Amino acid sequence: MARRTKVYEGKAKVLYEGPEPGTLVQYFKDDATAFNAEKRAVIDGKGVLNNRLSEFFMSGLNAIGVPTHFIRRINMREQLIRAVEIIPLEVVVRNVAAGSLSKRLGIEEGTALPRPIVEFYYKDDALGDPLVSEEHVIAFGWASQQDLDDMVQLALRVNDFLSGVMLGVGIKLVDFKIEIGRIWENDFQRLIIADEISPDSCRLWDMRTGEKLDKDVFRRDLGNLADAYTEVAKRLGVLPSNGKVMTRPTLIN
Ligand code: AIR
Ligand code: ASP
Repeated sequence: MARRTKVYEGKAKVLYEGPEPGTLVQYFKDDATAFNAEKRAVIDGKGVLNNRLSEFFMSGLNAIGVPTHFIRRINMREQLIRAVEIIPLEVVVRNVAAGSLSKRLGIEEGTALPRPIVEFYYKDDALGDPLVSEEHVIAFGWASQQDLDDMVQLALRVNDFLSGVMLGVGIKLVDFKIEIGRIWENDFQRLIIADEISPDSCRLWDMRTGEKLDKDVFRRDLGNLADAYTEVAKRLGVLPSNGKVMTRPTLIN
């Protein structure tokens, strides 16, 4: 592979310098981590699936006017993205109680919430990404009030889009996490969706059986993660319905 400059390496992805200023190449690894990287594994094909699924969701959002960092997919594991300055918050939207919300407030998993709930978590592995309030966000200067309002609007538009797409293929969007970044156009700042949108960052439950089709399969040892993600990709038409994920170049015909 060409010697590229690595800009950043995270748990599931690597960012390289892009071909033009203001762009990056985002590479999806097969690594899975949970509980702040206490639990880890390499899952053959996960990076390929998440590259395709994130492309699918982000290009769908771009098409309906919700701005994202996605420019185009380059190959099985890489996509060209716009470089952004990441706001150090994880923005979570919840439609149904699960995970940390259920634990924190004692609400049974699967309980429908009266309306979508937007939460902010401060991105800091050492602290375990703590839940923070808008007051913390503004007082510590992680984002302005205007940014916060824009982030809530973006998150809710992503929720409407993703919920609808999932409903169409028999999957309930329980919750998801997005990251948001700033870009500058002339002197104006704009917020766009960044990072990834994939079953690593969502909770997806089969509407009929309740089967989990997301990273909880790995977190909770419920089965084969790549199989779950392949199911999501097939239903969305991202993979041929009886297709196998290719993790390396393969001759098809
Ligand atoms: N999430 C949060 N941090 C990392 C990720 N991927 C996602 C989870 C879940 C949602 O945010 O995958 O879809 C809420 O997570 P939790 O643990 O707060 O219940
Ligand atoms: N925070 C991610 C998760 O929810 C990854 C990790 O903790 O290592 O599993």
